[in-house]
Amino acid sequence: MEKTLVLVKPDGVQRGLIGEVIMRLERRGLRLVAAKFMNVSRELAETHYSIHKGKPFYDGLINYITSAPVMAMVWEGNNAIAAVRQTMGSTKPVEAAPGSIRHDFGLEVGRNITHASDSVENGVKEVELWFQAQEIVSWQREIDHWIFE
Ligand code: DAT
Ligand code: MG
Repeated sequence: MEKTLVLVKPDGVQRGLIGEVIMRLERRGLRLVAAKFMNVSRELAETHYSIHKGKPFYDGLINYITSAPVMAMVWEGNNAIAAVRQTMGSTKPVEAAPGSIRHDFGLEVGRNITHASDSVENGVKEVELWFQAQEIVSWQREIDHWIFE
């Protein structure tokens, strides 16, 4: 089953939106399999965002993600990558669909509240980067067969 890394970034944590993000993902039917509240080291931030190195917003992005604690989670489900990206909304909050988290709570691209993996391949890489194998909880819910076909 697909796994995706979800971060409630420092702005989301400061604004008290951890519960909101979790509520929306739970309500959607996704299954939480790992979570930790943590400060992000510069090294982790630079590895996580290495694809953006050299871009004009890179330094600001690293400063932002390391500025205060984040809530890091792994969620799983069929099509979890696409489903979670959709629940988060487009990168720029003013382009995010109404009803998405970035639309409903955000205005600026540099304060867009959440991160979610953008492909199955990156999901695997990011989960490995942020979590150790023993931190991933493999479990089932009684209700799973009413959500996963
Ligand atoms: P996403 O977070 O939707 O996966 P991304 O991977 O393209 O978006 O970029 C990572 C983060 O970098 C994004 O959440 C906010 C920041 N960012 C991206 N494009 C930006 C831009 N044009 N100006 C400022 N910040 C930007
Ligand atoms: Mg991205």
